[in-house]
Amino acid sequence: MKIAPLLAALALLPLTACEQAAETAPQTEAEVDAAQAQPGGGDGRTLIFSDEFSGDSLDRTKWNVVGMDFWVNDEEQAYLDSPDTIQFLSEAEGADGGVLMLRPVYRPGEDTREDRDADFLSGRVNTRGQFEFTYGRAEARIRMPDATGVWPAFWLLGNGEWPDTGEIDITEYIGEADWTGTALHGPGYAGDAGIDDRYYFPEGSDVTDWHVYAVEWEADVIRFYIDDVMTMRIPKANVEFFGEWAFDNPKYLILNFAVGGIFPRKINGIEEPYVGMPQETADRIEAGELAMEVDWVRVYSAGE
Ligand SMILES: [Ca+2]
Repeated sequence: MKIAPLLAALALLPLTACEQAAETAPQTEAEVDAAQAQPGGGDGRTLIFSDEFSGDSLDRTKWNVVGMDFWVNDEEQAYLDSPDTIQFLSEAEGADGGVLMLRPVYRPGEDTREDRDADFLSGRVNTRGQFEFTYGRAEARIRMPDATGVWPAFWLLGNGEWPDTGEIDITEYIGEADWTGTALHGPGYAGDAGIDDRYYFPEGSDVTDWHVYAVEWEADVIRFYIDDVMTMRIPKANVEFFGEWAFDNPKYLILNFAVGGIFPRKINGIEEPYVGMPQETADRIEAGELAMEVDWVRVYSAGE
């Protein structure tokens, strides 16, 4: 996510630490399956976090929900903790059991921030203060919609000043269905100066198919994968060419579905009727057609 520096401080304010005590949930069958399906096969890794989204509501011992005060990047939505924006399906084609759906909805007049007055509400969840980790593999199985100017993402963020505590964008998508982006942000390489790359899907595939988006985060290198194909590899020494390595501290998970904003606009040049988003996409949001579906999220410890 390309967070505008001026807004970054504001962005961090509403994310107060969750007061809810994190309890160790009993392992579901799916979680046990996930634990046994370790990547790399028996290299000493353990599953340290997972959500298979097999229930009918968000597990609040794992996830916080971002609310309406939050605003960054000139995005065109307000976030709301609501069953309309954070939904669950007990089954979906191609998914392993239930899925989480983050869904933008058209609700003009409901935004309580007058300086934004967004026409859309959407969902953003994170594990800040509930699950944070340093080094390891984070992965999620995701399907995204083909619609110009949407901006869903799966990413990691340090729990401190941005960009000093680092950001790892495992996947972010701005509505051109044949590619998704990955990025690192930190001091000296933030926002537009981030270290980023695009991955173009092979012929016959695009972002609307289920894909596993993953990062392998180690003490001296970060590698990104889509469906086990390495899409970007950044050694620590390369990062330090731009600025301080901001990846030795804990980071938390974020899943969100933004609409419009500065990154889509940078790619598609659209200013009206929404920043970075055309009326056609607004119409499809109003029709209830667009969602980011997440089959599961899993995090494994670093290998031995
Ligand atoms: Ca699932």
